[in-house]
Amino acid sequence: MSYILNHGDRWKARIGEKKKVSMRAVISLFILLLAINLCIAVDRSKFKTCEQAAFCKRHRIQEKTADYSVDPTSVKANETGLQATLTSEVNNLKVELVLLKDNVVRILLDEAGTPLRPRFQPLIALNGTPVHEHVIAAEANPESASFVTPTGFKIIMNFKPFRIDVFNSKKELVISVNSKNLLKFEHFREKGADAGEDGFWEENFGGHRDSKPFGSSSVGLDVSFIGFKFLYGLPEHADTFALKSTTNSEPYRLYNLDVFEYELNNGMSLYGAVPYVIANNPTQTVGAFWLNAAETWVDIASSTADKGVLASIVDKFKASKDVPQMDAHFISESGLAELYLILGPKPYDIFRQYASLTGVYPLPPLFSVAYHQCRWNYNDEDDVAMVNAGFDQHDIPMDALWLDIEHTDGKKYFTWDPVKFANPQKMIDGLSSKGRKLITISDPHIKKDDNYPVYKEAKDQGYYVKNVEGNDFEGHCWPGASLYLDYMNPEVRNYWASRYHFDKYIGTDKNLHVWNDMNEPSVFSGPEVTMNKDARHFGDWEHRDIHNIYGFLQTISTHKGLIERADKKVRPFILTRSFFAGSQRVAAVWTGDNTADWDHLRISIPMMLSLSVAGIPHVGADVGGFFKNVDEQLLVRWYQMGAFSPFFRAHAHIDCKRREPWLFSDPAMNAIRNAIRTRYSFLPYWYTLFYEHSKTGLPIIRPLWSEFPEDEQCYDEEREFLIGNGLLVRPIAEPDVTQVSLYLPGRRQVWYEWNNDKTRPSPGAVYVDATLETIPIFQRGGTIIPTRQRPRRSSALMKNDPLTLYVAADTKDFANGTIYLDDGETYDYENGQYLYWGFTYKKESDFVYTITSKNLDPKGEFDPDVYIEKIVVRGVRYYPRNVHLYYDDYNPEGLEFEHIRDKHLIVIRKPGAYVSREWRIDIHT
Ligand code: MIG
Repeated sequence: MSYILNHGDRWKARIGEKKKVSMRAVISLFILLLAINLCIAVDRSKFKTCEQAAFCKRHRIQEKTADYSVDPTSVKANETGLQATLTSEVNNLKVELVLLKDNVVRILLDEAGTPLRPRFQPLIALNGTPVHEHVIAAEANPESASFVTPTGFKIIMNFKPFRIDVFNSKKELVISVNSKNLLKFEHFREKGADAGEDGFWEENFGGHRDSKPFGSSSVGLDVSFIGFKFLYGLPEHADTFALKSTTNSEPYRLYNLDVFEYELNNGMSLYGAVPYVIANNPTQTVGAFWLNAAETWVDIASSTADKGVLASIVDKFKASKDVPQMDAHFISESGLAELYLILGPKPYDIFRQYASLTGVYPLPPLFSVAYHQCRWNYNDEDDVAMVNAGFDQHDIPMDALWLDIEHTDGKKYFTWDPVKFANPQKMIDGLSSKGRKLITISDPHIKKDDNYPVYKEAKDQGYYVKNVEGNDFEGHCWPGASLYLDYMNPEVRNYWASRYHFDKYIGTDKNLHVWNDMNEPSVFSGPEVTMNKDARHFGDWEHRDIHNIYGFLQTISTHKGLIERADKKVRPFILTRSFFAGSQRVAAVWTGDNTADWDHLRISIPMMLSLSVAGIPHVGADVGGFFKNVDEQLLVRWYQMGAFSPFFRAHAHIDCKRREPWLFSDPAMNAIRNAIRTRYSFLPYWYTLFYEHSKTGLPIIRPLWSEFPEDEQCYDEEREFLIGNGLLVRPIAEPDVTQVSLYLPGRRQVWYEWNNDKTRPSPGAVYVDATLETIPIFQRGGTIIPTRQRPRRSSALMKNDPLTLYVAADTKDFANGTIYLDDGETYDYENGQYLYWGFTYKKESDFVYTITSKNLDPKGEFDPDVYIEKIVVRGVRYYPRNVHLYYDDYNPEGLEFEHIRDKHLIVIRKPGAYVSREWRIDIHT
């Protein structure tokens, strides 16, 4: 029998430590160490299964479905969609279908008539009100009503039973809603009028009672994707990228929780939730976004369509009977049944469509894309100074140093430990002088202490979440007895925002950015380590209604504060643990408390990809692994993974040995330095991708299928991924590897090994070197990638460094790429202080190949002193005789170049071409 510590015990252990070192604390600490070193495992009994959540159980095993049908006389068509009433033996519902701009259809179901209570709609997830679109060819007959979208999709609402079918422009059935007739909608009712089933009016779990004063109001709906074998999305789970059938296991759960020592390969809840699934096949990519902030379970099933109710319609449109099908069954504890069908048809389309619905990640400050150094905790100002200097002594770039909860005065956020951090401003200056930032943590639990102004003010203003009796909700967290700010209240959000103002958060300036942790919220003393569901929020909502947006609301408020404090001049950076759909508008996300083992390293790829395709692009996992001590080899490999993760931060648990890179052997430190320098060399490319994401919604890192949707080989690929469209990386996540095989996707596609310029055709597997210093990276033929090759202490110091362009020819001797540059820090880019330029390489004739630079956005006026110091052309199959640079007003001069024949390379040295001027380079053969 192993005794596993939970948060509560850890909390008690820490409190004990502070006061008197009691025997109990000593034992607890001992057990904690044991738990960390020997038996890392989540305590599953702390968390519900579907069976233990009464509503989930009822939806999953419906003894009898409600058989909703549309009342034909109720159907109303309007310019942008349809409305109707659904009837059943159980209750009546109203349904609304609305066509939205850019091929999105919204389906909204609510109780008909006048319900006893309103249902919560988490509109905060949406980036403003979606714009409606006019439908084409609305039709109705006794069996169905339908309309067509401007791109030729036909949406049919079938009356009996109620079902919505979506046909693409090739008249193939691609989505069918309620095809399994699982629609279930528990209406509000008077207590007593209906005794209800088990757990309807009250529920107990783990010694906690959920009083359910309004009874159950759960909703559930199924969506079938016809012609698909693969679904993705639904973060956050420590599981495979391609969603698995849950027919013989627990459904995927979305209920933001602080899960201590989470395990891999299951659908248990983690810290964040995006109820969005994507289906992809070679010709069609679609998505379904379930807008609901309550506890949600999602069952996934895989089948062939010929066995279901859809057989006849599928038959009509598909040649084969064995049409694959994937089903998603969404089950939520309360709220509306609100579903957005994102119709594609291609991956780039759904990324754009979903981003226009929930927003993009705005352009982040450049430093946040560079390397971050964190641990729980850097002890004091001397320690910070030492680490700051250590990176310089060892020639390792670093952009941000982080302070965890121990920096505060007794876990009172916005304060400093008076002894250890007596001069915060001086400490920040020490970092700023090297272009570095400080990031401090602020959590949503507020220490119950009348001498803590934040506690006192918020108490006096009534800013806390209330318990079911109407008193301030009190829970245990790091500071001991704690209260939780009610971010549902806009006034509370303003209050929290104001705490970041320089006159309130003493000792800080614009070079301090923020980390919001524990915002699920984590409540050590609460059910499943979170807040009781019957707790009450502003607007008369129960916690159960809004649970999954609690953390999102906190980060919205933090974001507001960081913008306000610097007069809207400096771009903020916020890292959050909890998130919901739309969180990308304000924050980056990391995958929480992982463990220093190879499996956790490996799982970080599918976890990052799931977040990325679900609209949250700035993501990463703790480099090194949070729990347990890390060995050298694993640490090196983790840095290599981090160097290609959108968010790149080393972190460690307080009980772990120190792990700054120079504490390891020379070979390990060198490999770590190389990994970090590699990241810095690609910063111009990363930053350009972040800019492009903010315009197009395209993820920064991408699954192979998003660039090669027709290549079915790569549908379940999760050991390798793409950075933008141009780099493929296969980080090593296995011990003792010196070589590795990997898959190169695409037809008539060429790839170049980054490290040795070898040309590799695709599709197919290749075998490459992967010794400890090596990260297998490939450049895709057809792309041009901007880099900076001069190592510096921080990204800020690279601002005016020259660029090296890597041109990779495709099979037609063509390539292009882009670069975005600005000051990396302010909002001046909104007033034209940026540049966005494109480079093109092409074969003009048998005698001339050109590389040109063109301004892609004339509104950009940024004109830095940045020039191109080197151009490497990969895939050269001709003999260059001379190379010339032309400006409009410039006499061409021959450029120095080298032709490395056996590598098919040309290296053009010192072309001296400015990045903000139009030029052309001719290569004569
Ligand atoms: O319950 O602030 O995930 O990164 O170091 C632990 C201390 C609280 C959890 C975060 C982790 C952080 C730690 N926090």
